[in-house]
Amino acid sequence: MAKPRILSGVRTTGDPHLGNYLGAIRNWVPMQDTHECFFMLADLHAIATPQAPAALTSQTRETAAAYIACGIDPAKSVIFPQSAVSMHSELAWILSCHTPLGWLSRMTQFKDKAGKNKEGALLGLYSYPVLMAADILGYHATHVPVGEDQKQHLELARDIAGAFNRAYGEDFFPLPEPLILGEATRVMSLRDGKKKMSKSDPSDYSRITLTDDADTIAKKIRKATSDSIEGVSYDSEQRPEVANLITIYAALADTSIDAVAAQYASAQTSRFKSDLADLAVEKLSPITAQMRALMDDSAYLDGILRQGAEKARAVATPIHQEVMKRVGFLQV
Ligand code: AQP
Repeated sequence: MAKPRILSGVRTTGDPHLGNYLGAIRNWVPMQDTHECFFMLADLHAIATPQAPAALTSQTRETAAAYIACGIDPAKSVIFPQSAVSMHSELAWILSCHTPLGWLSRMTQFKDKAGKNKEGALLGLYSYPVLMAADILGYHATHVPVGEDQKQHLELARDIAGAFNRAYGEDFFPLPEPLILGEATRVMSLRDGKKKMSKSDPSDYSRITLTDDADTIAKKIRKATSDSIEGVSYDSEQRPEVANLITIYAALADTSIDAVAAQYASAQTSRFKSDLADLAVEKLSPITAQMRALMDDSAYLDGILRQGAEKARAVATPIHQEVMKRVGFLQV
């Protein structure tokens, strides 16, 4: 029987961080044996917020290096830059012609990302969930491993698939299911436990990136916001920052939040932070080292991405052609 197909990706907007790792990339690794995997470098999504051209290029290689260093095996999975497969943009246009504006205006992430400057925000930032639907549907992916923050966009992708299927009378697109895995489905900022850890946060101290060295990781954890309540306990309402650190610890140690809270119940926050820093360095250093080595060999990385793009096109092109036929575009 054919393996279920998954597609996922990370926007190439900067250094991938602990949230991307624990909420997404790490969970992809075991799926490589059970699923047919497509992992894109989401560079089309990246430009929904302005990117300097040279930075975009190096961030794309860096994200590819992060995938591989975290355990994505190019021999098992298809790794490719999204922009290298033209289906993504072309199908996004077709799908946008089947997506009522009202559906998009419900998306909370646009509200978060545009902030107070809605009038100045770019159309691409508003419409990117439609591009995301094209990414998934264009491969007939049935499952999408994502962090909690993407659940609403997955529901939209299902709605768009349904609208297309209704318009053309058949179940052409499978309705994709989100796979929200692991203890750390939403890693929060180290500065503010109510905000998610994000590449675009202006404070470097809000996140741990996969390129941070051991000293930087330790410093960021030591300086992470906490509170003056005694002991370590998990309370996401009253102690969001400490709860976030417990979640990170549990995910890195492959244990449960309850087990970590019990282990450190009577410990001082400083000791807990120091142990967390040691654990983070132990788990992340090998990834950082391999990323550096891969980044030093851009010819190797580009070769993998070229092959990945070819494999991705081979799957996406026939689906795209079938869409064009169904819509009624004259085939010339
Ligand atoms: N803080 C997070 N906790 C858990 N999962 C997260 N993801 C992102 N942030 C967290 C998951 O990582 C995958 C790739 O996300 P992305 O980088 O493509 O987009 P994003 O969610 O917009 O991430 P950022 O860091 O906030 O990017 P910027 O700042 O560039 O907008 C997704 O599966 C996501 O759920």
